[in-house]
Amino acid sequence: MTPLTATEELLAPLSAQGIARSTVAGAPVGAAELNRIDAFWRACKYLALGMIYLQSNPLLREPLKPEHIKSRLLGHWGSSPGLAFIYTHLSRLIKRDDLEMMFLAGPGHGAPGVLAPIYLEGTYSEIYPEKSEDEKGLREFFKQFSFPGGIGSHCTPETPGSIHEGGELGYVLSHACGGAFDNPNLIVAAVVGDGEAETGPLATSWHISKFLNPIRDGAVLPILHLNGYKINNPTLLARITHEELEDLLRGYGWNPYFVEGSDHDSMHQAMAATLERCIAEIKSHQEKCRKTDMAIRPRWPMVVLRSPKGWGAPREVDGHRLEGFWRSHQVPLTDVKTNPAHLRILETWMRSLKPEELFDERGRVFPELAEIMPSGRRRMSASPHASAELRKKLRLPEFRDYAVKIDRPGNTEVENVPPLGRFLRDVMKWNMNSFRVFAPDENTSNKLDAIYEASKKFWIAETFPEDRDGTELASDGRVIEMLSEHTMEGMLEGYLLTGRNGFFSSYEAFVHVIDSMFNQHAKWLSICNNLSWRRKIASLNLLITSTVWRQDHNGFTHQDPGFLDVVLNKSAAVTRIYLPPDANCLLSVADHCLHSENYINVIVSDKQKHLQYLDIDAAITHCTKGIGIWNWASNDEGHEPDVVFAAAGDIPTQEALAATALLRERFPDLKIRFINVVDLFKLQPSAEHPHGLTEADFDSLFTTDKPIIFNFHGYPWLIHRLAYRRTNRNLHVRGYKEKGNINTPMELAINNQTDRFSLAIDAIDRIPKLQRIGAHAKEEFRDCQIACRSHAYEYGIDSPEISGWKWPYDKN
Ligand SMILES: Cc1ncc(C[n+]2csc(CCOP(=O)(O)OP(=O)(O)O)c2C)c(N)n1
Ligand SMILES: [Mg+2]
Repeated sequence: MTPLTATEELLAPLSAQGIARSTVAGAPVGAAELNRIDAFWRACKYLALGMIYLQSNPLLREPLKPEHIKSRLLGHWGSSPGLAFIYTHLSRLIKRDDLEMMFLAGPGHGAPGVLAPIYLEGTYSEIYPEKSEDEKGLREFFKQFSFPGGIGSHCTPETPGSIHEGGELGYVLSHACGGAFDNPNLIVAAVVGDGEAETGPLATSWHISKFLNPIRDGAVLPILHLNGYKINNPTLLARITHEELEDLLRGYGWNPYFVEGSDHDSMHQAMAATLERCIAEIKSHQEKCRKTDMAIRPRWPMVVLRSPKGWGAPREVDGHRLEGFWRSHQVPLTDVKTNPAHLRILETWMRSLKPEELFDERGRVFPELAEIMPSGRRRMSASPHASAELRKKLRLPEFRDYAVKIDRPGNTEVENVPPLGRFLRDVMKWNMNSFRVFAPDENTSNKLDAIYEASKKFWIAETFPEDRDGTELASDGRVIEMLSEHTMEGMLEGYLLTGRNGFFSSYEAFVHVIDSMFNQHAKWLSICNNLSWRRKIASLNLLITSTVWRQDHNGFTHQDPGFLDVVLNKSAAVTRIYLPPDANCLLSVADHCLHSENYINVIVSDKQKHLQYLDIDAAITHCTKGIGIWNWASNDEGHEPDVVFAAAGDIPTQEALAATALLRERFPDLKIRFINVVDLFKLQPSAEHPHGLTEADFDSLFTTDKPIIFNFHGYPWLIHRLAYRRTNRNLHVRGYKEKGNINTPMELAINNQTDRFSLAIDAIDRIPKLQRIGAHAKEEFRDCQIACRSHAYEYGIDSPEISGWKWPYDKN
C-alpha cells in the first residue's frame, strides 16, 4: 500500500503533522521570546545530533568529514527532540513562576534530548568541569556520549537532575509520585513514552492520581509523548481515536490536554498555553484543599503531546520515511562515515539548525538563549531533590524496647513480625514527614498492622460506611497500599531517591513481580557509589514474608523463595540478605537496615508463630556477627565435631534443631556443632563480598572436612553458589525443591527433605561412624515421616508432638 501523501497526512485525524491543534487555545508567547525559545530548542537538537554523531568539529567550523564522525554510532534520536521541547517549555514556566520542578524522562533512551538542555543551562559543566562551556568542552561532551569510558545512552545516574534512568520502560509515573510525596511545593514532570504506556507497570501506575494528597504532597504532571512509534511498531495509544484515548485517561482520573502537530511556532504557542493551564490547575487544586484543610481527589491535569517521532529529521531518505516514522527511533542515518551522500544529508540537517546563531566564538551558547532558562537550584538539572541533598535521616526509637521475652531457647512461640510492626509504628510516629510504609494490600496480612496506630492508609477515593470496620483508611494516612507491586516499589524508589525513608513488605512468591525493578535499582545504586555529587540515600528495605514454608494453605503457587537467587546476581556493593531466625533477630536486623545507606536490604521472615531462640542481647550479638555457633544447641565444645548442622531461616532453623535433638537422643556420644546464619553473604569468600568470612573463619566454623548438613530457606543450590570455593566440600544442602501443594507444614518439609527426619538421615549417611550403626535410627525416622503424612491426610493438621515441638535441653 502506498503511504499517505503529505496532504493526506495533514488531514488525517491522528496526524502528528501540521499546524498545532490543542485543547487550550491562546498564544501567550511574544515574538521575541518565541524566537529565543525556538533557538534554544534548536540548540538542544543540534547538541543531540552532536552527541550521536560527532567526535570532533563540534561546531561545524569546517565542512563535515568522515573523520569527524564517531566510528560506532549509538543513541536514540526519535524521542530526543520531543523531550527537549518539553524540557524547554517547562523551564520557561519555572523561570516565569519561580516553580520547583523535577524532570523524569520515561523514554530515558532519549537522553540526548535531556542532556542537551542540562549542558546548555550550565549544570553539566559545574559537575563535570572538563565538559566546559566552550568548543573543547563541547567536543568532550559529544564524544563521551555512549562511548567507552564515557556515559550511557540513557538518563543514567551521571545525569544531573535525574532520578530515573528510563532504560527499562514502565516506572516513570511511580517514580515521579514517590518524588512528589511529602514535597508540597514540588511539581514532578514525568514524560511517558507511548510505547512505555503499553507496559504493565506503566498502565497500572496511572492510578497514582489517587495517591497524591493535594495538601501534603506535591504534584505529578504526566506528559504522554505520543510520537506514534516504538522501535519498529506503531503504538496502540497513537492509533486509537482521540475520544478513546481521552476516555481512557479521564477514566484513570486525569484531565488530559492535547497538543498535536509539528509546525514549530504554533506548537510552541500551544505547548506554552497548555503548560500554563496545567500549572494553574495544579495550583488551584492545591490551594483549594490547603485553604479548607480538606483533601479531596482532584482531576489532575496532564498533557498529551502528539508530535512526529524523530521530529526534524529528514522526511525521507533513500525512499524510506524517516521523520514521523519508527525508522527515526535510533540513529537516523547509520552509514554517514562511509556514505558521502548521507554525510551531506547529515551536514545539511545540522547546518539547518544554524549553530553559528546559537554558539559564540568560544563555543558557548549565546547568553540571551541561556537566559530563558531558570538559574541555580531552580534548574531541573540542579534539583536538590534529585541529588538527595535534602536527605532526611531517620530518628529511630530504641528497638530493644520492642523485644520479646525469652526464658529458654526454643521453648516460647511468638509471631515473628508483629514486634517489628510495633517498632515501625513508632518509627513512623517519630518521622511523620519522611518515612512511609508500602505494601501491595498486605500490611495487615503480613502482621504489620500496628503501623495503622501511627497513620492509616491513604485513601482519597470513595469510602463506604462499612470501611470504618477495620479497613483503616484516611485521607491523611501515610501508609500506601495498592495491589500493584510495581507501583509500590516504584513509589518507594522515588521516595528514597529524593532523600526520604521507607519500608516495603511483600509475599515472598510475588515479590518476583518486581525482580526487574530490583535489578534496575541495584544498578542505579552501584553507579551512584562512584558519584560524589550525589548524596547517599536510605537503603531500600524489603521484608519478604508469607514465606514458602507456611504457604501450606495457599499451596504451590504461593511457594517460591527464588527472589534471593535474583538478589545474588547483583553487585556485592549494594545487596544484603538477612534471614533472622526469630522475632528479636528480626528487630535487630530491621534496626540495622533502617540505619544503612545505599543498599537494598532483603529480609526474609515468616509472619506466623515460631519458636523463639535468642533474648534481645543475644540476638544483637548474633546479628552483629551475622553467623555463629549456637552454643546452647551444640555439644562439641572442646572436641572436633562429628557433624556441623547449619541453618538459615526461621523454619529451617527449627527443623535443623529438631534433627540435632533426634540425633543426640539416639547417639549420645555424637558431637554436633550447630550454626545459624542470619547474614547470608557471610558464606561468600571475603574477596567477593564485604560481609564474607575469611577462609580462616569459615574453616574454623565449618571445619575443613566434617559433613555439613545445611538447611536453607530457599532453593538449595544458592548455598552451593555462595560456598563453592570453600575448603570443606563435604557440604550437603537441603532447601525448597518445588515439591509443594496443599500440605501441612511438616508434610511440605518432608516433601522437600528439609524436615528433621530427613536431616537426621542425611547426617547418619555422612558421618562415617554412623554409616554402619545408624540403620535402626534411619528406619525409625522413616517410620516417623510416614506417620506424619498419615496424620496429615487423616486430620488435615500436624500431630501435636510435631507442631508443639520444643528444644528439649536446658543447656548443651
Ligand atoms: C520494559 C522494556 N521493554 C523493552 C524495552 C526495549 N525498548 C527500548 S525503547 C523501546 C520503544 C519505546 O517506545 P516509546 O516508549 O514510545 O519511546 P519513544 O517513542 O519516545 O522512543 C523499547 C521497546 C525497554 N527498554 N524496556
Ligand atoms: Mg513513542
